[in-house]
Amino acid sequence: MGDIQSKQVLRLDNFLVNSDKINSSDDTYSKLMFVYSAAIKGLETKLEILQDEFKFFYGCSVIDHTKTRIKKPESIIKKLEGRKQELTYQSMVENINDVAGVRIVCPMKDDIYTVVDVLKNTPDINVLIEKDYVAKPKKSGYASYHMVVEVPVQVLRQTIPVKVEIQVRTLAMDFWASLEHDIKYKNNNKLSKKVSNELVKCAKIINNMDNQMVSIKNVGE
Ligand code: 0O2
Repeated sequence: MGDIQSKQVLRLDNFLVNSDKINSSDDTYSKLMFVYSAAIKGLETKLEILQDEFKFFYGCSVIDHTKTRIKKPESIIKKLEGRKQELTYQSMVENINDVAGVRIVCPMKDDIYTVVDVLKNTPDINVLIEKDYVAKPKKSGYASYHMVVEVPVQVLRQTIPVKVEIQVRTLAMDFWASLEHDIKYKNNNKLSKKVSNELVKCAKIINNMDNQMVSIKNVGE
């Protein structure tokens, strides 16, 4: 009983976080990454159960696969530097929403909204930010549904809400985003007008195809 009463709910920015400079070889960094990894594991388990639930009760899949990642320290620093924000743990926890990232890849476009709806109605997932780049793709052609959520992580007898960025997209959108990311990476993020226009065209073709696949599926049902 004593244990239960002593449980506290703390914010991650009060836990292990200080105004020290980020240093990926120090103890604070490892401990923080442990907490972010735990948040990802918790979400992965929920998503596995969701996959099983749809197979068991409806005989279909709304998730093809998931991918997770912890942002590399150099990418964290680069992002903070780019925004002229402090390179401290405090700043990282407050300003970088995608230290922990989960990507959910769905077979069909309408599955994206099913998954988003389930996540939004999961009691211990607190949605902080939503961006629907499926309904309104970015200028680059990028399409995906983004959410920044907070999930509780139990560590050292404390409950800590931890931010995770979730990207939900179709197989086709994922194919486009991966290729576009690789092309940008190989060209130091600078694409010629011609290549950018070609990529926008490809994104439109992919969007039409995703819409057609949903229509075909609905006729078939
Ligand atoms: P990486 O290497 O994937 O981690 P935020 O950066 O989230 O704090 P922002 O810029 O408003 O704030 O976020 P947004 O628009 O929701 O997009 C963030 C992430 O979406 C990116 O993370 C990419 O993963 C993905 N993304 C956004 N736009 C594009 C695009 O045009 N092409 C591709 N391929 N991916 C995109 P990072 O940190 O930039 O990169």
